[in-house]
Amino acid sequence: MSKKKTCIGCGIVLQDENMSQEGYTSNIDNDICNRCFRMKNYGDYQIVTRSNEEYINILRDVNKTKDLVLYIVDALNFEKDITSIRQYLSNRMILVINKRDVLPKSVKDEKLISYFQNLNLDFADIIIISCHKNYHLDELMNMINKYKKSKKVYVVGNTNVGKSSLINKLIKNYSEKEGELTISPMPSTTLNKISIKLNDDLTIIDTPGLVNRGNIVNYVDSDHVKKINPKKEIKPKTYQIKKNQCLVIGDLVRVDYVEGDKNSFTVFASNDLKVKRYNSNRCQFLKNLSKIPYEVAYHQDLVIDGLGFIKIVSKAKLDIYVDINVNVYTRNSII
Ligand SMILES: Nc1nc2c(ncn2[C@@H]2O[C@H](COP(=O)(O)OP(=O)(O)OP(=O)(O)O)[C@@H](O)[C@H]2O)c(=O)[nH]1
Ligand SMILES: [Mg+2]
Repeated sequence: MSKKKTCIGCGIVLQDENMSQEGYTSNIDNDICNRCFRMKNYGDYQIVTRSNEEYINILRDVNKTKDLVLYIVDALNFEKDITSIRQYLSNRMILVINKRDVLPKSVKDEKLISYFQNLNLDFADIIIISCHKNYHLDELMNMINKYKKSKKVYVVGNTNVGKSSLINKLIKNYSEKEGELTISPMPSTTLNKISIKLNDDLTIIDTPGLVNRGNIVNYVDSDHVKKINPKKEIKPKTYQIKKNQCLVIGDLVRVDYVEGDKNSFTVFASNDLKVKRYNSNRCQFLKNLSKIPYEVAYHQDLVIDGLGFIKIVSKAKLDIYVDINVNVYTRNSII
């Protein structure tokens, strides 16, 4: 039986029978599905929901190989527990921290790298890159050649971290071809494994992203998703803040300062999200959302998964108002 034809953008099997099903194309001779065509040409995004089971099966297959894995994370929004990928994969891995360009230049690479090194992660190496700025891609390529054990290298990570963007850049920079993988600010753009032969010695394999259910992008509309995804360097916003004041970020999150001395909060989130300070007692914004009490220690970040983080200088008791499904947690400050 001949192998079914798949979309060059997202990897889904192409079909010309049912418009409402994945993989639809009006002409089966096309190389691309309608969904990818619309995303690429009109920026018209269709949200697809994916179960992590399918993704985990892909990881299990990768685990059966000895191939090198690039584990991609987003510099602004890396996951709480980076080691959790190890429950599925025992392959040799390089940790690739992408989207360096969105973090302010004042944040030094060495600081970020040492933050990850101190977590004692079991990675062969760690590198910070930016696909958009072509930053450290030659260095990454050298690392791939140094650590790969076979001709195949897998690219894995959560949705939206820039796996397909990275592969497109590698194709552009290191082969005669142009990258045709579909990229978008929406989660679950890539739907299946896609193999791309860069040269006789190296085939890179894109994978769908693991959906992080705690990420705020799952609970907002597409206009908000675009706003939340920073397009350029973040300008951190610092507020001197006293007890009984609050910060409202976009129309998505509210942070009330309930208990503590005079403090300083610095918001690291997309410049498109407005931040405002109010008196808590007189502010009614977002009070309809669920309230979660938090305590932060000296020099910690309060992370709002998918949105960014707030660096808090002194210890504080806070009330956070946000969609109940969004993961909020504290960590030692990365800045
Ligand atoms: N600022 C910035 N944005 C980036 C960078 N790399 C990727 N992006 C953006 O991140 C978003 C997601 O990129 P994709 O390449 O589709 O991410 P993915 O990991 O393949 O996502 P899935 O296929 O859904 O798992 C897009 O809006 C990209 O433009 C980068 O280096 N800097
Ligand atoms: Mg992708």
